[in-house]
Amino acid sequence: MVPCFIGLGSNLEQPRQQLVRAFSELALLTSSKLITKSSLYISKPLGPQDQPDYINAVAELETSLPALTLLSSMQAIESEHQRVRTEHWGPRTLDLDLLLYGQETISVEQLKVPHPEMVRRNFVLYPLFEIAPDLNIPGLGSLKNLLTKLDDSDLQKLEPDE
Ligand code: ROI
Repeated sequence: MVPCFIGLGSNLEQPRQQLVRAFSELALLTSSKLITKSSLYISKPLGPQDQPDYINAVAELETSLPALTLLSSMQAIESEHQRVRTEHWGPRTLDLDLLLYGQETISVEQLKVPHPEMVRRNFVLYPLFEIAPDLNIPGLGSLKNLLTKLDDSDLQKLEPDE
């Protein structure tokens, strides 16, 4: 089994519900086990500002699926959430990003792992740190060190009953 980390994001159609549902769909993936879910975080949109705030989170999954099979299962979950790809960096009902696949570096047309944008995104690194504080990102060093370069203003952790 390979430990994997998946980033979740939504800013349309009841984003919290989208993420709660996505967690349970990830838990049902074949040959995989959902290990941990981070808290949900409210974050200001990166990119165009004329869109709603996002809810973001990170999940840890153990899987024996190959990375590209996992990716297509994740895309199937996105489609079930009626994700429509509209404008670049526009709003979305559910975005699932494969952040890390074990300690592997993958660079094929469909998939880059570690996710190339993750180190610049506080809405990815803070929830990741919450569930895996001792993680190393292949080629990029310790998560702890990467976090010192990103502030958490404009990021708000939601308590479970909020
Ligand atoms: N901004 C935030 N805060 N969270 C996201 O998940 C997110 N996803 C995106 C873009 C449009 C880049 N902005 C985002 O794809």
